[in-house]
Amino acid sequence: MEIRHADVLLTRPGRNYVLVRLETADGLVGWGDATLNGREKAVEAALDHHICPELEGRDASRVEDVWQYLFRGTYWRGGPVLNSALSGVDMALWDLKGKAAGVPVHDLLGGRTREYATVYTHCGAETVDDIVDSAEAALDRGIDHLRVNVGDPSGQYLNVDRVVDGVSEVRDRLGPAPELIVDVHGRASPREARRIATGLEPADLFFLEDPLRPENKDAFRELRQATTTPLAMGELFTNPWEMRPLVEERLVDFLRVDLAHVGGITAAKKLATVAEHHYVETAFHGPPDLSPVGQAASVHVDRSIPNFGVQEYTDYTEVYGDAVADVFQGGATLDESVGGLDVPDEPGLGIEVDRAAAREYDYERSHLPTVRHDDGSVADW
Ligand code: CS2
Ligand code: MG
Repeated sequence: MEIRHADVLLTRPGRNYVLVRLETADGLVGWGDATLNGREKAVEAALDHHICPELEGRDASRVEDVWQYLFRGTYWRGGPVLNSALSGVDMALWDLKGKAAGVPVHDLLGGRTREYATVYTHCGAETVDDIVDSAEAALDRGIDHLRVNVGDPSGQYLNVDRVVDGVSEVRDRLGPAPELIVDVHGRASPREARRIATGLEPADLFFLEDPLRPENKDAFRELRQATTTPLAMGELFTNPWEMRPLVEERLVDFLRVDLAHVGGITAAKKLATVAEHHYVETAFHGPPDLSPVGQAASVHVDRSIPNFGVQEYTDYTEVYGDAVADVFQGGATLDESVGGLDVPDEPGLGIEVDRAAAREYDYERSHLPTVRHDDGSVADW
């Protein structure tokens, strides 16, 4: 299964996506997601200049070997740019492998362990009233895992009392049944993270996400000892080894890696296995900046692992309208009767990209807002 053409496609059906396309000598096409929010051109250049030319002529069936070659064999490894590029290539190789074998990717990963991947959706807003309205709409759609951020991340910068009081009120108003999630976006200091985590213990969170920045994982040890609130982390990991201390010491309950950054399906599957041995569950990152190809890849892994926790869910049509459906056909769909995502039982990832349609949506430079504290100093987005 020789790779004849390796290409990168940058498209913006509502937002920028970086897609890897691999075509074999016998005409099979595989797709992968290499989107790096706000730095798409850097990944495109890495693929165009360094990676795609070196894939041509390689055997597409040797997924692990290509992964090792791109991660270790080229000396520079990890990091957001190179690891997102590698992630896209890896997904495209699994897509090809499934298509060549005539089976869905989850079959190649060990087969179905569950009928669907339970999702959580975003219900964050500026006011508790709006959060409760949005939560009730989600519950009506069968989704009972809800991210209920108060203000954060796009409104007022982190305000500990507002988060604790607001989320506690959301819990009171929604009652004990729904699972609630809060994402701190790495904005808290250890002192503030302790106050949020302990202050929200009565609200019985499903997890508190990214309470601390990712650089110093030792800081999680202190937080872990201080609170019973479950913790989650991982969307910023761009090297699979980054999760080691968190999982080995059980400093988190949920591993939230992003398949388009951590190293694709190959890395995610291995990380899930290591996590399984430490009783850590998965909660793969699924924001709007992961393309529908990345979402489908995530659900294939979700469906094949025993320690799945929950899957973050983006409804692309709701966020971007019909543009996304112009470019992507197939992929994961929500079954509202169970609040879970599933992927079609088709060979490969079960999602196709219409190249002609994709080219109609031109790239535009955009990035996350740069946030500053009231005194003008730089803050974390
Ligand atoms: C967020 C993301 O979904 C999440 O958990 O943290 O929306 C994050 O802001 C973006 O993926 C950044 O690219
Ligand atoms: Mg997050």
